Amino acid sequence: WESPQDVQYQDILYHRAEGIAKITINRPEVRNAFRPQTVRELIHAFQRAHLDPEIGSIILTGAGELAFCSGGDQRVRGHEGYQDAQGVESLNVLDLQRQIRTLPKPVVAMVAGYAIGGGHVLHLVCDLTIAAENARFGQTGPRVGSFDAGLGAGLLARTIGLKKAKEIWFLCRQYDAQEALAMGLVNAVVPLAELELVTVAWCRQMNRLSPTALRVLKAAFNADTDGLAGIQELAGNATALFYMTEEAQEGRNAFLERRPPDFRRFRRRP
Ligand code: 2NE
Repeated sequence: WESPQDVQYQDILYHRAEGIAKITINRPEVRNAFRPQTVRELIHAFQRAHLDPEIGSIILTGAGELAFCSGGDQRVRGHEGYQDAQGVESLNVLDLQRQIRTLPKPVVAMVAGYAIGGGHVLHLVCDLTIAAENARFGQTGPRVGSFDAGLGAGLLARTIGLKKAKEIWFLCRQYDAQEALAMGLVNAVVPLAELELVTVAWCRQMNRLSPTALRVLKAAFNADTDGLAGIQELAGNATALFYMTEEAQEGRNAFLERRPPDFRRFRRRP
C-alpha cells in the first residue's frame, strides 16, 4: 500500500494500491468508535477515492484486529448529537452513510472484530462485507439510548428480512461471523490471517470488470430503496451515457453554433 502524504488525517488512514483505496478508521483504543472529526475525515477520504480515476474499488476497515467500528464515540455524545472540538453537535455519520451508497464505485467493508452500533450500520451500507472469523455484529441502540431508524433499520430489513432485523434491534444481541453469513449480512467469512488477502482479491476481480456496468448496477440496487433520489442517481448515469452519443452532442453543438439542431440522422430505436 502507498500512503499519499499530501493530506494529514488524525483519525483515519488512507492507502492506495492497484486501483484500490483502503480507508481505515484508526482509533483502536476505543474500538474504532467515530467522533465528528473521524466522520469528516472519512467523508474527505471517500470523496478522494470517488474522484480518483485510477481507483476502481474501496475498502473500509478498522485498525487492529479487535474492531471494525464500535459506532459513535459515547464520550463525546452531547444533548443532540456527537460534539466536535468547537462544541458543535451533529450526527454527520448519516452523511457518510449516504455518501458510501451513492459514490459510483463498489465499497467493501473488511471486518475484523466488532461491527457494533453505528459501526454495524457502516458495514451494512457498504456494498459487500468480508468478515474475519472473529467478527461480531450487532446493534446496541436501545441499550445505550440511541437508534438508527433510517438505513440502519430499513436497509437492514431489506438485507436480512424484517423479522431478523427487528430481532437485532429489539434484543441488542451480538452475532458471530457464521451467524451473519447465514442471515445474508456478510458475503464471506475467512480466517483472520487471510482477511486482507481475500478482500483485495475481491477488489481486484471487480477492478477487472466494466466500471460503467458496476456503476449503473450499484445505482440500480439503490434505486427502489431511495425513491426519487435513487431514480435520480440511476438517471444521472443515463444522462452521462447519453452525453457521450452523437445525438446528444448534436443538440449541444447546434446551440453553440447558433443553428437549429438536426436530429434527422438519429433513428428511433424500436
Ligand atoms: C465494542 C464493544 C462490544 C467491545 O467490547 P470489548 O470488551 O472488546 O472492549 P471494551 O473494554 O468495552 O472497550 C475498549 C475501550 O473502548 C472504549 C471502551 O470504553 C474501552 O475504553 P477504556 O475502558 O479502555 O478506556 N469504547 C468502546 N466502544 C466505544 C464507543 N462506542 N465510544 C466510546 N468508547 C468506546 C464494546 O466496547 C461496546 O459495546 N461498545 C459500545 C458500542 C456502542 O454502544 N456504540 C454506540 C451505539 S449508538 C451509535 O453508534 C449511533 C447511533 O445509534 C445512531 C447514530 C449514530 C451513532
